[in-house]
Amino acid sequence: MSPNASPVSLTRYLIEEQREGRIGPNLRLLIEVVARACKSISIAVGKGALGGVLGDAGTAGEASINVQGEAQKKLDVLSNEILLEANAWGGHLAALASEEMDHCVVIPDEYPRGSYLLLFDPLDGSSNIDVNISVGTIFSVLRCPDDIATVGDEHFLQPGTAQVAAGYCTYGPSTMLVLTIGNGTHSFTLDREIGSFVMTTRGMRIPEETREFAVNMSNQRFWEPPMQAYVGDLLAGTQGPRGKDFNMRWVASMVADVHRILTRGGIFSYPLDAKCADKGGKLRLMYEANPMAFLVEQAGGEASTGRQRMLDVAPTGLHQRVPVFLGSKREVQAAVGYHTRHDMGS
Ligand code: P6P
Repeated sequence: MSPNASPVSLTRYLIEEQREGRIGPNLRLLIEVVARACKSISIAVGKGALGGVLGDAGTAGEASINVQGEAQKKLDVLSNEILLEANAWGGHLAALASEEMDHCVVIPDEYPRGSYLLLFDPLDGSSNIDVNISVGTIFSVLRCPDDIATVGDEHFLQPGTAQVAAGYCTYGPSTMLVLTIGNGTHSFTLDREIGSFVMTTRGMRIPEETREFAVNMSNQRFWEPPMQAYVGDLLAGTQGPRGKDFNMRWVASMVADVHRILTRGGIFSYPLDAKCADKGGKLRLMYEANPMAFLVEQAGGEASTGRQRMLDVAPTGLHQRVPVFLGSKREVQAAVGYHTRHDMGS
């Protein structure tokens, strides 16, 4: 049997990385547990209206509100539970944190405990679920600091550069897992007939230049001046200082927008706006911006708050929000340049 003839499964990829010394057995097995949970979420999402899991969570007339102040969808709650249950017995985690839970959950003493911290947004973009638009799971893995008696939220507050793995699973026309362990960004497609993720692209690369931007234009009047100027020049096209025409896409599902950018280039932005400035932004640093930034940088792109490399941000809170610019390197640098010149008073 020629090892190069058969498709590369996620399991084989992770074993190869372990053989090369780039990950240990516990991180390999943790990623496999998360991937299995994503397969279960994919099945639940794929049932749609037939699964009785669409619509808002909570009882009749009383919505279920998460720590973000957002109404939870039934699938938000279900996806969160799937990830919690999958990881309870995994034996690789010290604790985990979720967009859907106020504080981290420490693996109880009666369960096997490991040395990693897992953070996730169990079902990002879930407001799209009822209209059958792609949604996804985003996850990030950190090392648990040594020699601590009890894990708390504060032990998760590590910069994005401390991530040992990050990825997302997008539940679209196909279910795809996109993963980095710090040695490139790779995509795997779920083969439902055998129930395995099979490598689709080894080494995704984001084109350095782009003509496509992703932003929610309805917020334009709330943006800071540099963002107004930047997007205004994009819209000016060949008549403006950028000298080229741009196209726009906005799915309002970060996983779907970022997957498109990893696949064909582009810039994704959720900047500060007057509606969310008091919170620091809309998107969450620890389990949205940082894992996506790790994936994007490993694919040759850049990720910034507009004023700082995303992975260098020193976290101050588990559910901290940040402005996000990520994607094609030259375009992110252009957007950051508008902010730099504005802040320098030019
Ligand atoms: P808006 C989904 O709720 C999400 O967190 C991201 O997936 C997405 O990019 C963004 O919010 C969409 O925000 O304001 O356009 O609905």
